[in-house]
Amino acid sequence: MHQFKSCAQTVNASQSIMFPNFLKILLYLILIFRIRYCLSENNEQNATDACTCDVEIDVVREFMDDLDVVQKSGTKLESKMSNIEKLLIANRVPKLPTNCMEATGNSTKNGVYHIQLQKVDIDDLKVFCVEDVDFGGWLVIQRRQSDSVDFYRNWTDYKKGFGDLTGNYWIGLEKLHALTSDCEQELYIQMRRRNGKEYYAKYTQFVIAGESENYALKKLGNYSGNAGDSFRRQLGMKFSTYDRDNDIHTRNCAEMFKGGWWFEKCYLCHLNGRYSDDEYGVNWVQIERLESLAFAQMMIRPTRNCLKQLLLRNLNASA
Ligand SMILES: [Ca+2]
Repeated sequence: MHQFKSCAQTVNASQSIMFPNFLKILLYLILIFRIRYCLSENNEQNATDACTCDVEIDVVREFMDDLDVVQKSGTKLESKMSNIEKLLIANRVPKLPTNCMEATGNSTKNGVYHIQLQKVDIDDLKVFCVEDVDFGGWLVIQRRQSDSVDFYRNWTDYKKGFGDLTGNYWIGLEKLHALTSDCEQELYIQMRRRNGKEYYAKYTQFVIAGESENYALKKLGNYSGNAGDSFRRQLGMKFSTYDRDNDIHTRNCAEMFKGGWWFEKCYLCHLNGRYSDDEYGVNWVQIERLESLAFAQMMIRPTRNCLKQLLLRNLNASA
C-alpha cells in the first residue's frame, strides 16, 4: 500500500499535460495490479487493520479521469495561466516607493527612508533623502564631508557602492543606472569651500548607462546654479577606476587623481578625489581650480515627466 500511495503522489497535474497515452495506460495497469494484489493479500491475512483499497481505487479512477480532462484542456489551461501571469506582471504594484518624493510623503525631515528598486531586484533599499533643499525629494547618491572613507577604490567597489549612508557615501553604479534609466531624473550638486562659501549646480537630466557601456554619463540636460557648468566636460565619458581605465587620456586618470569618475583627459570636476587640503582632491574647477572642496553632495530627483509616468502606472495598476 505504501508503494502505491507514493507512486500516486509523485504524479502531478502539470506533468500529466504532456504525459504520452501509452505511459498513462501503463501506469493505470500497474496501479490496478497493485490494488488487486493489496486486496487479495488482505483477504488472505483477514487483516484487522482496515485496508482502504476500495477507497484508493476510487481515488485512482478519479485521478485518471482528471488526467484525461487536464490533458484535453491542457492547451487552454496553459494559455489561461500565461494570461494571468502577464496580468500579474503588468499590474505589479510596488510595495515600497521608488524614489524620495514618494518615500518622504508629508515629512519634511532629512534622513534615511526605504525605497525599492525593481530593476535590480532590491525590495528594500535604505536611502538618504534631503527635504530642505530646492523643495525636497532629493535622493543622495554621493557625499564627501571628511576623510573617514577612502574613495580610491576598484571597479567592483564603485559598482556595488560603499561608505556610510549618513556620512561619506557612494551609492554604487549599478543602483545609479537603475535609478536614472527607469524614470527620468534631475541632478543637484551641493558644494562648500573651506572658507564656508556654498555653491550648487543643477542639471535638468541625469542618465547613467549600464555596465555594458561602462556606466557612461549619457545625459545632463540644462545647467543652472552658481558653481559653473564644470560637469559638462565629462558628458559622454565612461566611468573609470584605477583598475578600469576607460578615459581618453594616454595615462590612467583614476590612478593619477585617486578616485573613480567619468574622466576624459582628465576633468573639470572630480568629486570622488582624495579628501584633503591638497590642490588636487574633491575638485570643481569653475569654483576654484586648485582647491579641494570641504563638502560635496550629489542628489537626484524624479523629473515632472517621471512623476507623470509613475502616476499613470499606479492608476493602471489600481484600475
Ligand atoms: Ca587612459
